Amino acid sequence: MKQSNWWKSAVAYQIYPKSFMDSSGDGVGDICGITSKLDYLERLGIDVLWISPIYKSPGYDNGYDVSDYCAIDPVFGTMDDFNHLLKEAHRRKLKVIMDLVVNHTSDEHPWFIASKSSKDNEKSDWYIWRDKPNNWTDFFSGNSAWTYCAERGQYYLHMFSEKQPDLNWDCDELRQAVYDMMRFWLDIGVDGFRMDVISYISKPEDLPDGDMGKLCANGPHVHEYLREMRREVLSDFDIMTVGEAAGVTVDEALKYASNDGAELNMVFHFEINDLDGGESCKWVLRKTNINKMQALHTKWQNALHGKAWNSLYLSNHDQPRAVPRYGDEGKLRERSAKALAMCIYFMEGTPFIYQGEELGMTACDFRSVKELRDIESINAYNNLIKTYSAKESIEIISRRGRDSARTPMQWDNIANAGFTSGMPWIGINPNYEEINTAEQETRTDSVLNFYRKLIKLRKSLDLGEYKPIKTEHESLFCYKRGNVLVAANLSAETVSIAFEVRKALLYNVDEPGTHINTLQPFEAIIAETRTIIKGAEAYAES
Ligand code: ISL
Repeated sequence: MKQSNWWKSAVAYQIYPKSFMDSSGDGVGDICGITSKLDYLERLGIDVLWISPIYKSPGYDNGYDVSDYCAIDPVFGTMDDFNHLLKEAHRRKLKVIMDLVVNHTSDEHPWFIASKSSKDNEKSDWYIWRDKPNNWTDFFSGNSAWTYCAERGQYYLHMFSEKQPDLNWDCDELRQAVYDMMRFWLDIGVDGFRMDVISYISKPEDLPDGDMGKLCANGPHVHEYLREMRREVLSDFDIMTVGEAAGVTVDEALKYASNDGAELNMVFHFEINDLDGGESCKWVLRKTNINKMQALHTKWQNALHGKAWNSLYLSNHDQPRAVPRYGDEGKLRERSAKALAMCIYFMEGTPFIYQGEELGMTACDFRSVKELRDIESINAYNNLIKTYSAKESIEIISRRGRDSARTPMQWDNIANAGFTSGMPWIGINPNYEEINTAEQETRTDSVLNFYRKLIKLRKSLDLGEYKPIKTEHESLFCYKRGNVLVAANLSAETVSIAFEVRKALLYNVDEPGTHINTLQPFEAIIAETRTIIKGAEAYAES
């Protein structure tokens, strides 16, 4: 089918369904809850919803452990609910992309139940079995990535938890079964997939000892398999695909997301996340250096321009929220939330907004391990308390762990933030009384109304090539897109930077005059400029 590349001009929004909107009162967000908020999403101006997994799952990793790829988990509703959501979304010209979790399944998936039953059943080769484990440790516990199965008398590999056995992509029938399942959803009418850890699906031959993440990222056959997937399924549909791609470098991204359309449309890379975290030092509190962050963006913008397509994101359900991570959680919370969006979403690529980001939601300060829900965070806590006090450990988890970004959407200042009439599955951030959509609807200067403006502006502009502006101030994020300048001060100090404003397009403090000499803390401006940055001592056009 002819590919129209509609996703190049789209803005996407990620829904973490457990925490978006609960319609049934059981404390867990659901499909009908999403449908009830479609008008809100339409007004935000987005084009695509990416919905994190809603398939049948025992829920050990909140749906990233699928036990039936072609069924909806009852906690989220029914297939009828899903079809209704799709119809209502499409009626509003909103596309819907699903999460495709095919590096692994749940250990309760019938494929695994069959595979583990013996060494010679017809699915025996669908997972990765060995008589003797290698030295790999899994991402979630730090213990062996192999679990012994007495029934089969062998060990199976799990890069994530032992409840998530890895599929064997070298098995032809397995790949065909995955393609059939993808076709099932595309025939129903979904508009594409976000592919979970797709960069890990091809494991190195003979599984040598070493660093599992490094060894499995961009494995020997990953491009061959994705090309096959394109030929077998994707090429029949005019859809959007984005691969979650830990360990992907720009050189690799040029293959995954090449403009030749042979594999995926774009990837989520991890290099920005790794600046203050990464697999090896995730539980350390560090601040991201803004210059380094922009330098990485520049590397990706330049390398992919004209050759491949980029995705742009500030946060997601696995990462700390953007405001506490890069901005200001105090009195400049709103201003910093706006500045961050201005920096990131005007580069080249498809923006992905994570639910709640459009309100400037913050981290949640959990008080005890009992409040945690995430398998990774609970394991990490149990390790951290060997070194730190309980108070310090929970503080680290609140800042770095995944639960903090998974607290429910804050719709209102009524009980449970208007998210549920029941008992929420995870605590609501107590700041919902101040930060919520209902309040932000009433103010023209709210983050929510700013996001609406920003999305509209972004779509109205025909932006030129990205050109970084070199600065010496470590917290300035500056670039041009043709004659449009984006200049942001991502720090709590006033910094001097001088430029001429020909036409101000978007700003988060006061309407700028014709000449700028300083940017206040977290001030950002998007403006047409004829000449660039004059008279600033520390800055020169690159
Ligand atoms: O959150 C992380 C651990 O600190 C990431 O490394 C994460 O595991 C990685 O981004 C892969 O994420 C995806 O697959 C996981 C799932 O838990 C995540 O929610 C999902 O986004 C396993 O399916």
